[in-house]
Amino acid sequence: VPRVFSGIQPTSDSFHLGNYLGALRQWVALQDTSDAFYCVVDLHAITVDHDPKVLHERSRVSAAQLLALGIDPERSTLFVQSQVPEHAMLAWIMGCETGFGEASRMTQFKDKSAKQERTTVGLFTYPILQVADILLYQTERVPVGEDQRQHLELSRDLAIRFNNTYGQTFTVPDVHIVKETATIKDLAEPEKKMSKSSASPRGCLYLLDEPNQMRKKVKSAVTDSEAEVRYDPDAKPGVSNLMNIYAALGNTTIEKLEAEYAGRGYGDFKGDLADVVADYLGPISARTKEFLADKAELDRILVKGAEKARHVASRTLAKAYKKVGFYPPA
Ligand code: AQP
Repeated sequence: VPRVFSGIQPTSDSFHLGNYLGALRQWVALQDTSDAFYCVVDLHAITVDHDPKVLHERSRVSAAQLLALGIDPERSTLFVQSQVPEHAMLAWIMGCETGFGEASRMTQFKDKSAKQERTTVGLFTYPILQVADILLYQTERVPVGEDQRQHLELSRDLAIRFNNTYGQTFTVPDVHIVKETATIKDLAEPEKKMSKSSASPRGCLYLLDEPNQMRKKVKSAVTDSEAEVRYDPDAKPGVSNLMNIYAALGNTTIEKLEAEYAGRGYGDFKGDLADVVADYLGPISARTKEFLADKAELDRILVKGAEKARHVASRTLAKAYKKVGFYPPA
């Protein structure tokens, strides 16, 4: 069975619909057909300003949300990155294989550093840590959203380069992106991707929002001055984004939606979508709370996951150490 790895940052109190449709839904589905490793990447989270207490709590809430969404710790390996020190250790080696110019071309760094008052070296080397995350597990497929494509290319390039220089060490990973939901757009500014740093409080739909809040966000989503439910991402980004969300959560297709809402305007369409979204995502909050209710049990699941992860990660790291001429990890 193929090895799958992916990670998500514990940088907000709730994941959002972009995280879910772009990545997390595939995480859940891929459990059936692969040996999956899923990680709450708290090392990545400190590349921007953070509050230690908040970070710790968010890591736990993130893990609880993943369990609530259907990640099954019996079938998959679910863990928190800081409990597996091999990630930082391999990142050092991979950083020494990366060209400064190569790292400087990463567009996410340019976007994120422009939003920060203070830009850290950690934010700059973030993609290299991500390379280490992926390569440690001899990963074949990485389910992510479109915004991660460039980082995945870097992972492939570095795996190939390392293997060519030192001999076969790492599996070269393939990106796994679902085209229809590769980039969910901001509800208030549909030219931009949905993100927790949205300028508008109504732009980002969180999985733990109250159902009524979800409905309000959908109903107030920016569309256009026509009144036609038609799929055209360039000319009608707002409506097309809502149609993608509807098709994904409502188990329908773009064609069926166009037929169903022909001549009916946006009011009906948004009203129905608001219900689809609230019905689909509504139960996640309660399930998340159930997993959070027993902190000790949740932390036990994560320690067990970290042990399973270390078992694989330490073998890959030992291989890489030997190849570059280090003493073995003692
Ligand atoms: N809008 C999106 N559409 C599709 N997929 C998305 N992802 C994020 N936003 C979208 C995917 O979610 C996974 C986890 O992402 P992350 O941990 O890197 O979170 P993030 O990118 O920090 O989330 P934001 O909200 O986008 O943060 P800011 O506001 O800081 O930029 C990844 O697989 C990602 O592709």
